[in-house]
Amino acid sequence: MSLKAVIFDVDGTIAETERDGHRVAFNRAFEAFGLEDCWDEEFYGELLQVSGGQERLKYYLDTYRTSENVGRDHQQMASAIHKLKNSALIDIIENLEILPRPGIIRLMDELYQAGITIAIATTGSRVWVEPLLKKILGSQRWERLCPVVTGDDVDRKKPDPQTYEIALFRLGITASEAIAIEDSRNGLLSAFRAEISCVITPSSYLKKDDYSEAALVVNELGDPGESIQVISSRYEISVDTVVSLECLQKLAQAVKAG
Ligand code: XBP
Ligand code: MG
Repeated sequence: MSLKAVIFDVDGTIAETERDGHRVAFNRAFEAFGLEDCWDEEFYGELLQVSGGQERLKYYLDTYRTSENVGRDHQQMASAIHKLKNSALIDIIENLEILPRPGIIRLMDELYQAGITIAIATTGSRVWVEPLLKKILGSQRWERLCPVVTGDDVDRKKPDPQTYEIALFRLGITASEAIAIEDSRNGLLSAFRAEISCVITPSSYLKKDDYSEAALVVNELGDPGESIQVISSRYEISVDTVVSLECLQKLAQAVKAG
């Protein structure tokens, strides 16, 4: 089987969106909701182990804010605060400079030129995924992304495999015809459990995650002139100076060969 699609995660993979994007939006939402809660950079890194903003809020309220909110329905609070957060995030996206990680634009253009489908599989909410990716990638590259599977499309978020299973179904391909690109252990497990080989570029918060199941772990996908670091490789494939289409095709072949 040849490589037919590359499925990109969003947060932490296409861009570093968590510290200055989502975290700030959550804090603005707390204020708008009348709470004094404020997640600092370090504490937010711990909360990132929970995928999904609403799930993260519910976990936080259940774990850290039980006494202050006695009798209040944490699920309802999480849902209301999450709506405020996503509105705040859209405002942040419009005003904050958010750059793609090295190699994202280059690799997406290589894939497009070669006729290989570029898909998205994110836990994030569609309401902000579209404006974020249009801003980071430009409208032309946004139009090339298909399918775009978001947290709105699933009942079970990463690390459950449903996000990637829906992506494969909408792509109409088998797991062996795709490669996933992720930044977190939750994302890796979601792809792995959907039997998709995964390339990991750890995001700044999650560099210490366990990526044992990854086919390849590099510090960045890389752009010409910037040498990247291969952190681990399950297969004997040479990674030149960047993770290129050719590298992904060799990886797909190596996976097929077993
Ligand atoms: C990372 C997530 C998302 C964001 C918050 O998504 O876990 O939930 O942290 O976005 P990805 P929402 O799969 O792209 O790495 O509040 O919209 O969930
Ligand atoms: Mg991610």
